[in-house]
Amino acid sequence: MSEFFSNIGKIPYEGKNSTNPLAFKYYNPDEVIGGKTMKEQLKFALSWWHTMGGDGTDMFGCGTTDKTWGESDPQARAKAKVDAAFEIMDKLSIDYFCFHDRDLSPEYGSLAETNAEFDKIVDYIAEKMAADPSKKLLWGTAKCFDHPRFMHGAGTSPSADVFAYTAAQIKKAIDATVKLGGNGYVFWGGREGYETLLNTNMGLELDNMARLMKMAVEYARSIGYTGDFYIEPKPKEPTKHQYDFDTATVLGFLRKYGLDKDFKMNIEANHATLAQHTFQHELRVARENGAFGSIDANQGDTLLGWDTDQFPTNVYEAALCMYEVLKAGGFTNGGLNFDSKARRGSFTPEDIFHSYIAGMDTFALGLRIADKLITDGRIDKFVEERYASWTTGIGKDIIDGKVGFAELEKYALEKGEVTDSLSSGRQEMLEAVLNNVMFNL
Ligand code: XUL
Ligand code: CO
Repeated sequence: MSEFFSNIGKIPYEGKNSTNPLAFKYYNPDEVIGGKTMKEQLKFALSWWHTMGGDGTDMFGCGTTDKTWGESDPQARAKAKVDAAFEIMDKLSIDYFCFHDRDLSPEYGSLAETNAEFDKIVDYIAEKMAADPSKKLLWGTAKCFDHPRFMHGAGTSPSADVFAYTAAQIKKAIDATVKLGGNGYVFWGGREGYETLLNTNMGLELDNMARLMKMAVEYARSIGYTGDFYIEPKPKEPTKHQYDFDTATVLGFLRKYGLDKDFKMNIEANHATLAQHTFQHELRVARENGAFGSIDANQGDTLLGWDTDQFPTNVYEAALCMYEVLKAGGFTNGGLNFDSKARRGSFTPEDIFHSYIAGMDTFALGLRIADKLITDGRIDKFVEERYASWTTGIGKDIIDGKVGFAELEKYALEKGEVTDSLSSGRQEMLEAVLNNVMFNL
């Protein structure tokens, strides 16, 4: 097997004073931060679609980089992609990967033929994983949004035949996920949404989406899958109104259909900002609802209104993200998948490495800062004190369920004006504390 990146060796950790662009400055896989090694805390994953398949094609132009891996035949290319992916993961010390079924192996003439070729690639990956057990599958998913058959949706298609095809495709993707030892299966509602209500039966579409998810859970559990299912919220793109708008919307859906025991969230940074939320907001909503699962790490551009999927380099955002992750107790089945692509102009093979190094170092810094923020304690202490009125007196009585409206009316009438019970929110002081911790590494 040939080496694809013969001019690039294993990326070393050289520390923050290194000027070597092909070295980590902050990601030191075996260093312990917050009680675990950085590689255990961060659980970085390579996204097969962007890294192995994304050639820079956009709505205005063709690809700028070659992702054929030296093969014109689709079967040979699918295999070469596996070899190249394992080489990239090895050189970057990335332990996990994530896939859509069709990123691993494309569609052929019939579903049966497609499945047979897919099985061969999954078997080949299983062989590579057996040879190097440090490489693991973070999650799998099915690409039920690319082919024209999904033009009106997959699980929410008006066509029952398309629903059946979708179920068959997801069954196979779950088989592959289980075979490769994955502990996550993602539903991102590619075209599960609508353009106009003039042609849409929203109630039936949502019921059907839930039916599909229930069948997926039943099937996966029947073959011994014990991992998590994730929904990846996104408000728009490709449809005008995606059903899985944001975490709060998804939680309502999961609870309505009794799916909340099996599903958690896969939060993507750029999807959060498209929904006009911060990344941290989405993570907090998930955490507070016991639904924090996994992360698609990337970033958007505030001046562009679409899903640019840039490699994350915003340390501030990464720190607040890792603060939520640490507060959630760290990743269990989830991890940090780089659902990110190098810019179209970053087209050389080295740019794959520069992009991942930038993203990994950003989250390594984020982890270091978040851990310091927690041990520093100023922010947590401030928040605790801000809510001190709930630990004694009337606050405690409310929490303990000892009082109702009548008692509270009596209390308020006796107490009179309550403005004096308020203290400053100190936002600017706290923002300065965060800066102080960030730049005192
Ligand atoms: C699309 C997106 C997907 C999912 C997996 O915006 O994020 O790549 O992560 O289907
Ligand atoms: Co994503």
